[in-house]
Amino acid sequence: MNAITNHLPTAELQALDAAHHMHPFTANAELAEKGARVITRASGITLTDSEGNEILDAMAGLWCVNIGYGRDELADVAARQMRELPYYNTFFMTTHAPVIALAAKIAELAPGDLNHVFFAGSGSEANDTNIRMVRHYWAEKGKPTKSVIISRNNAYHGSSVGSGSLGGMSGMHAQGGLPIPDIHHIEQPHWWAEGGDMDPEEFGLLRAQELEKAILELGEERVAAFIAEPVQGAGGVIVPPASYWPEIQRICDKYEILLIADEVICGFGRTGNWFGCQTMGIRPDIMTIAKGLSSGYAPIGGSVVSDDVAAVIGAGEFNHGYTYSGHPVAAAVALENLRILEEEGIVDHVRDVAAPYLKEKWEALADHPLVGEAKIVGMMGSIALVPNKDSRAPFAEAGTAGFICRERCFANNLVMRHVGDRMIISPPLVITPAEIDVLISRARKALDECYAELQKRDLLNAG
Ligand code: PXG
Repeated sequence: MNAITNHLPTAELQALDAAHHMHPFTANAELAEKGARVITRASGITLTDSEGNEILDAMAGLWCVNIGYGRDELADVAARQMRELPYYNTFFMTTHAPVIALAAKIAELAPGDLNHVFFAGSGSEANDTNIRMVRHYWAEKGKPTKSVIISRNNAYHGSSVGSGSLGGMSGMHAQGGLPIPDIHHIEQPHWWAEGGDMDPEEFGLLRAQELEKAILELGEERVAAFIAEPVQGAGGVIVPPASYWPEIQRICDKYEILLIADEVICGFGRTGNWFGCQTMGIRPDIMTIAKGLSSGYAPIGGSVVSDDVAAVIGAGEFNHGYTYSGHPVAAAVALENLRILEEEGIVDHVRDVAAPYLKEKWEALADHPLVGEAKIVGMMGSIALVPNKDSRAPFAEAGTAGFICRERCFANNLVMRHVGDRMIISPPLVITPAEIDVLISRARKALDECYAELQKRDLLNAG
């Protein structure tokens, strides 16, 4: 397929982009020198750029395009909804059909008694809702001192002041006065990087028990909730040892701490079940959702809460909401996305076809001289790049190998992200075995080229 022609030449687009558009999480001055890659269209799992390159998107955009690109049904539903009712709010004793249908569908899909949805425009907004909601929940129950939310270092929960505080990204906390008060961070269950000589399961247990330690140190009467991603995504696809989550659940139950599962990445099929908490065997009181809820076709997120939380919050007025909470167009698009996920059996496809095939091919990458470990859950995988396969020691110059590898992926028409020296994937759930073969062969080529470059630059040294 050729590049579409109804836009300005690439260089002009890049110049205008550099002049006026501030990119998220980007050193904009540096990008302005290089010029951003202009993505013009996409179909299935393939992006096309303004130069006509066809790139396999192994990140599903930003972990969100679960059903793949180019589904006309979602465009049709959006157009129809815009004509019928483009906007109305649900603040003042009004409601509308798309939000009703979507809330009911989410309640049907969600496990246990997670039967109620508070909508937001994004995952960040939903986590901000969660902060206010869990604190208000305890206040309503006569325990206003329970306001501390425990989270983890290297977690990602969003970029707003509240959600960025919940997250444990040191680079984010260093800018703009984060974190807000009463957010407490414990260590993450990242055995590869932090497990030392310990057995992974023993380490997982130890890291889970940090939650109990924190509760006892802070005082049970001060702790409102624990929030975590079932599998950390932006932190580098960190798959916790099997011992981790059962112990976390035990501790939350013992101290009656609300458990918030941030399902923004794990939700809607990514781990091989509808929700990551099902894969990990946990029973959250609240789930944060976004991304795969609409497969990224419209901005929408929300908090899915239990009967108990909804009853306590609903007993009085919760002074909270967003203009776009339950936006009718976004809700209609999300509903159509869920219809496709369900009717086309996409979660089954992940569990029975795509994930087992990808797992086999992905784990085989561990035989590459640059790869220390390859981990995968469902359709989210990571590999650790190492200077020397005999140990887990990191590179002396952290992040360079990952950066080079990502560049080599792009040069080979593959989008694979790096987090430091971890390479990560999260492809559309509809990916076929034949497409997985292409993904893996491009990844191998990129790894080979990265290895050669590291050798040439004498960078294969442990730190
Ligand atoms: N929770 C989790 C677990 C996420 O991954 C959010 C909340 C925030 O959602 P919104 O819709 O406000 O972005 C996210 C978002 C990356 C990257 O570089 C990851 C996210 C967003 C942007 C970049 O991996 N995840």
